[in-house]
Amino acid sequence: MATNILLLNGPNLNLLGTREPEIYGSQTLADIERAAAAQAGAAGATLVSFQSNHEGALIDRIHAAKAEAVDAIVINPGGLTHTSIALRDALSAVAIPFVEVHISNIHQREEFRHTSYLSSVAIGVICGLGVEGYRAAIDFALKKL
Ligand code: CA2
Repeated sequence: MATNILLLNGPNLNLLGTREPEIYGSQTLADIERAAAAQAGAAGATLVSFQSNHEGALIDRIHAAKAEAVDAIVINPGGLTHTSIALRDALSAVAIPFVEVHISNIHQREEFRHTSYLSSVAIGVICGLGVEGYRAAIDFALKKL
């Protein structure tokens, strides 16, 4: 149902495909963004991608999404997942439904990764499916949001 999707990636996800492939796989962020746009396009929807290493830039992008009539957000907040009340507040403020994605299974990792400030205001959370999680989240947004 979503015709206008925003794919957001947070800090360090621009490094995908360049290191730690045992945790994050070998696809680059550009690969993921290209596949996401194609997936949305095949369903007659549009998908715009944005990555930043800066919390404020992500928050500004979320605010802009409201004016752009974005129907759904798919976000991997990176390490901000575990620290950012401000990112949670931005997502709550715009009231755009969002799916939280983590490439790794954060619950199998260090204890500090087990808590997310976003999950309780997300429509749903996908973690541990590798980069396939983005595809699943976009599929859900296209069909249900
Ligand atoms: O599993 C995920 O997707 C995470 O959101 C990734 C974050 C991490 O802080 C979260 O706990 C879980 C880290 C992103 C760092 O991405 C890199 C990618 C390639 C190489 C190095 C870092």
